[in-house]
Amino acid sequence: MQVVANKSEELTKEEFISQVLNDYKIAFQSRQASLIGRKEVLTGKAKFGIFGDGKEVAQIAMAKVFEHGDWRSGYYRDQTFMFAKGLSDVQKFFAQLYAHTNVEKEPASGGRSMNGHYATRFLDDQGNWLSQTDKYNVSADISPTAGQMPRLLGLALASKLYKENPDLHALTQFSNKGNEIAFGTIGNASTSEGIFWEVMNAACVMQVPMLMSVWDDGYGISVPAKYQTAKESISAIMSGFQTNDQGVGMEIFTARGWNYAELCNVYKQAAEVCRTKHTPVLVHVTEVTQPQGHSTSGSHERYKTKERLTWETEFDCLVQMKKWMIENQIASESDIEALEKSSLEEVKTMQKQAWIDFTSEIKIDIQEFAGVLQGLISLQVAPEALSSVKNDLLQISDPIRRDLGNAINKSLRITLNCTAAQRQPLLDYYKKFLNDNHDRYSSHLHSQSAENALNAPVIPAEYTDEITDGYMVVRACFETNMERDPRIFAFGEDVGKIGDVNQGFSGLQEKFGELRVTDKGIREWSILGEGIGAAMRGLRPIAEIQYLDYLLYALEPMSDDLATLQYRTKGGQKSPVIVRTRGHRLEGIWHSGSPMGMIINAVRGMYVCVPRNMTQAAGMYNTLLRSDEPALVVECLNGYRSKEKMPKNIGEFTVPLGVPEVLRFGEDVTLVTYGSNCKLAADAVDQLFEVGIRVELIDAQTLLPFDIKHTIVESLKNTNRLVVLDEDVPGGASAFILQQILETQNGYKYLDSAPVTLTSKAHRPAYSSDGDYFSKPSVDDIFNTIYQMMHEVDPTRWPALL
Ligand SMILES: Cc1ncc(C[n+]2csc(CCOP(=O)(O)OP(=O)(O)O)c2C)c(N)n1
Ligand SMILES: [Mg+2]
Repeated sequence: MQVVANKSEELTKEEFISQVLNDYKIAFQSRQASLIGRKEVLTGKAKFGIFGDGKEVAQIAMAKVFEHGDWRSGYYRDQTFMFAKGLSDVQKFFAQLYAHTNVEKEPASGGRSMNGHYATRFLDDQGNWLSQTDKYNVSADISPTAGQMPRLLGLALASKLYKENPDLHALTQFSNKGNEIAFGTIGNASTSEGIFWEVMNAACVMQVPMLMSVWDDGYGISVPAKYQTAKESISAIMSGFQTNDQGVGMEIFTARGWNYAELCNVYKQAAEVCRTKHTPVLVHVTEVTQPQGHSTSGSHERYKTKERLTWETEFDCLVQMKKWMIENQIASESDIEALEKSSLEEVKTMQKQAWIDFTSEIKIDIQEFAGVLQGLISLQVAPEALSSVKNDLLQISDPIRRDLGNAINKSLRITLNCTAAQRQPLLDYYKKFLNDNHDRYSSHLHSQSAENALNAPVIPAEYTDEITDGYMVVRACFETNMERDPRIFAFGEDVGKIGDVNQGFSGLQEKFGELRVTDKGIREWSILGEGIGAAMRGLRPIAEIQYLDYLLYALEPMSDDLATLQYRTKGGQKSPVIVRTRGHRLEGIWHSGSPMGMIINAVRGMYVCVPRNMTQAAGMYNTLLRSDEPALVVECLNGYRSKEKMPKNIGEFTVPLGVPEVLRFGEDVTLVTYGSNCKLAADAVDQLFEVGIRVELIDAQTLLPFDIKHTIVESLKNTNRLVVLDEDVPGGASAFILQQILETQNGYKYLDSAPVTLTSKAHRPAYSSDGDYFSKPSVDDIFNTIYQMMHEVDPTRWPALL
């Protein structure tokens, strides 16, 4: 007999046999779910399918060592793992395939993510944390390959912090003193992504308990390993990471994807070393198959050779496991076949139930609307046309909500000439339809908990007479908050020893220790991921990206992962990371960028704060550190040495988000800007005042959210003229600001002059002060733009300047 799979001393032979049979049953059912799932797509009942066939047995082995409090950050092949841990089942699997919008039925995403995107819910219905230590935790999957890697690093880092920082030991709902492993899964081809390597290196540098599994099926869609991986083996080329005699590095294991016993043994060893030593571990699972090809989008016969296909059939993990069970007299062939038969019946029943549940909810809505139509028909309101809408709708065999939407809209058009009273039931139903579906498809872009940042109390700053450098203001804010809350920690390039390149954390590492104020390697993408993962585990990370220009490297995890998290789980998960960076005007092409349009369009779901000085920044941090939402704060690069008054209540006062501040009052023109431009705008406004032009200068303060109380339009009602001043390229953030003021706030109604955006040039800003003068809007440009506007209004009073 071969090595006995994971057979612990406590198990009797019967128990062991029953465990193996149960493992086989789960793997077999998972396979059947994949096979039926593909058919469901091909027959049109679902839109797209991607399945875990071929990867079942390895996931059974991984599941055995996954304990309460552990975390997974993985990808779309992991259904068997989810079934094995009881985190999903076949019915939920199909509910997601059909896009069932009910979170009771499809808890991972409420029908928002395509199938194979797994997640557990770790918030209650009010958006509050549930305990994590008594659960198996699955951070919500995303589709970009290797996009799970940065978050994984943060999940593993949290264990280190919980272990090594005794002040966190009381947080027992989040961690048992850091005893938890963060499990990662990834496909072989996705290890070609740079972020995979960045995270592997960082995990070894930091020595965090990360157990990384690579499911190696030799392909990434159609592209074989020889184009993906040097030497065609990820474990071979990662051997340089292997732990050295000082215990630094990672442990590397390999196991074959069809070999149940080998997999169980390897995972047992891997988890033990990872959990006890907090050493990262790689398990390279080789010889994995993909019986149905990549997804429902194509067939693998197009790119796999006959030999490969034959090999895949023979080394299918289920075929091999079955063979092993028979050889080792765990069960006879006929016993296994009987198990398969009954298991298949169970799968079919669950799949059918999922379909019934999915369709019946829609059918209830359709019946309800048919009732509304019938009511009108009986009142002789457009009886023929409405009857035809009703009958057509009822005849659709598997209707979706779009069919209902079409019918409602048709009915509204048919009844255009009816009385308002006659149409009211239709309008009422339409409103309900929109509301219900807003909840189904558009809720939870932001936290709906009591800790939503917009609920933070407004506490004004009270000032001392002390005048200080701007950086001392943010520094004092961080210090006070870190004293208050042991969960807060900050990290990034140069944040530790020197307290960031502009000294916002200077001396704070000495005070709070290296675990809370920490230097990181140059790796923006995974710095962001550290924040995302750690914040999911109840910590309060401040992830610093040194310069706004380099935020581009961190934009993928912000956009794909962080900003979508609440939305893609329909409020099931959250990650309140604060991303701190600094930008706008300074020097040169890569240290004076302000690509705010790109950023705000990429991170809907986060807040974006653009404070004009360090006091405003501190107030925003105070707001954010008391909320449960992710946010980006862009400090002004040129503000650290400007003099500011030190607030008395430095750790307490708050700046509310989405509330602009009027910096100068005036009746002629409304000038809206933010960030570093506020200072230039104020200079220009003072100069304009000297020629009799009174400008109302408004600092937007935050771009997301933007002026939630619509105060800017109130200014327009007085001035009737609008200039938007922005350091971004033409049509960048200024286009968004204009859309908000003109469209959302109906500002167009009050304009007597064409609105103007004054922006930087379309190119990146050139180096040095003259580069700035000619690339970005200057005080002269602001003066001239506003003067010209007033010249057009009254050329006698303001004769042509140019
Ligand atoms: C960043 C990104 N690029 C491309 C894709 C499209 N895509 C989806 S899966 C896949 C192949 C992944 O192969 P592998 O990592 O080996 O996983 P497997 O599907 O083989 O398990 C590709 C290219 C994507 N989802 N994300
Ligand atoms: Mg692959």
